[in-house]
Amino acid sequence: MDCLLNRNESGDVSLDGLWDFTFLGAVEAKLPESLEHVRWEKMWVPSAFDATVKYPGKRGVALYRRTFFVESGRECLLSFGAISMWSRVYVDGACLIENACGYAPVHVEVPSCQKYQRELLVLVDNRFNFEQAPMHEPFFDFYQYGGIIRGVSLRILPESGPWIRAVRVTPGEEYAKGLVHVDLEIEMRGEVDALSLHYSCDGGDISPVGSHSELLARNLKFDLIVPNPRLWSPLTPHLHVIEFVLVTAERVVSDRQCVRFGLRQIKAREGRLWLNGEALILKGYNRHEWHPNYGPSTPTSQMFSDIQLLKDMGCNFVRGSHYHQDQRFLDLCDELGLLVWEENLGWGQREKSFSSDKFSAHHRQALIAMIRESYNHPSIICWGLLNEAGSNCDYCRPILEDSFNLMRELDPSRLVTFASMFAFDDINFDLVDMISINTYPGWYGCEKADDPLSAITPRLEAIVASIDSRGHEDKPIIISEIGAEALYGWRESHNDFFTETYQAKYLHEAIAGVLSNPRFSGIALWHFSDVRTYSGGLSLMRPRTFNNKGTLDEYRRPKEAYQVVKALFSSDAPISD
Ligand code: ADA
Repeated sequence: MDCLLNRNESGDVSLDGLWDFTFLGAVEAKLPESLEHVRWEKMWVPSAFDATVKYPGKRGVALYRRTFFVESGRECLLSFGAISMWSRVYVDGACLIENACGYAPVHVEVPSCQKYQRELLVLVDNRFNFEQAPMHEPFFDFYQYGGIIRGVSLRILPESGPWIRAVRVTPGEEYAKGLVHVDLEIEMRGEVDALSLHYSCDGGDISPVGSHSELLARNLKFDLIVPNPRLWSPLTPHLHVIEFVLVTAERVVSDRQCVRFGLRQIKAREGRLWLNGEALILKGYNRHEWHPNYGPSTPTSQMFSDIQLLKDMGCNFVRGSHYHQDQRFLDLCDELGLLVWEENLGWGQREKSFSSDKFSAHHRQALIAMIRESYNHPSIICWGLLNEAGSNCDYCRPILEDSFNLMRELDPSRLVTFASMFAFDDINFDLVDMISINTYPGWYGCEKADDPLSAITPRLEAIVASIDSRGHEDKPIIISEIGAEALYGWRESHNDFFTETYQAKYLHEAIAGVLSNPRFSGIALWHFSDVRTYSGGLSLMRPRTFNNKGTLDEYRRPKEAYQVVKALFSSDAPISD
């Protein structure tokens, strides 16, 4: 059943809309002594307050407020898609959570009380401060905003009895026959007699599963066979839905949860990628979640339109650079058939970060949050982290080792990787399932080159030769970033750097070089559309303060390269120069 799982249909209440808001500015990140004299205005949630016309580029502390309603005595869960950058969430004056990764989902358990109307406050700080929010650095090549940047929802928990905290569905080896492994987390409350669990696949028959004693163990793992299994792939993105129902001895439904997933398998072996047993070549883009009108809080219709554009260009793959993806985007990729690399927030960190215990703890927490949140999306084929970290140095190895161990423990079914900028001297390729290289021949370091485009193919060949000579012939290799800047509309007879024509020729060379080399399993171009980046002095490196390497500009107007990419990605014919 190709059913849409509208997030609003899950029974959760959306808290999106107009909230009370005040920008407190350059003050200590704590609640004001009293809220009596606060001058409240309104702010739309979700949005980045510093992307709105009133506060463009402003950094400091801000406070959000709204009420929500819960029947007295009922516990609830508040879920924020993301709050950027540092935040604290208070309900009725009590601080329930602090978070410091501005792209990670934040889930807050709210204890019950006798009041019906509850007060929710969210304190936000979007200033760079390594002590407070060590995962955010001002040198990242994308603008980092502040505010409640993704949607907020409320799940009111059942009045009494157990409830289902999480369901994870993993396609098994026999996925084509419908075999899935289910991992269900149950929260017990009160005395529970004769609890039972029932499920129904795609609206079909209801069957019992799990014994009472197994259910009481809180973490229940079992296998199911999906009737009428249909495989998920980019060309046939079939989805299945299982509904789980917890029933108590009195035959009362204690809780029910639906999970949507796809039957597919991703593997890396013999130096190649395999999807559902067939060799896979990734063709796609890196994409930032960004639009000039909305900053990082893009509407779903924009996400849909971006996926249409990607598919129009013949892409089957998108790398969600460089942070947790919005669940709406992942839902669309599931439904429309686009393979995804999702990665933890990270960009170019070096020893300072990796020698900080606080950084490691936050990085780990954000990694766990990403995998838990996105686990059931069939579109995701690999997890990534720490883009362009100092992975040619010893100091980077412990965090990579720990993270990959953790990722494999949390999800043994997907590939793990990181985008390396050290193709020739990275010392951590042994840790990954897929080797991913960011490289910019014909762009960076070309100051003295007469014919910069001629550097691309030899660099790609040298990368493969170097990796294989170090004993990694069994691992697939992809180019995870390659690209050149082009200023939209800038065409002139010299066809030099920054012209659309140079970029179009560049991408032709890069795609041809990768897709004609059987040792590569794919390419993700840098990048889909232009995005705002550094402010202050660092922006001198970036015309318009934008990273202009988009094949489309920030308003999704295609540059000359669009048709070039489309022709190459859409062609089934072997590519030659
Ligand atoms: C890096 C980085 C990207 C972007 C790119 C560029 O490889 O991963 O985020 O900054 O370079 O445009 O230079």
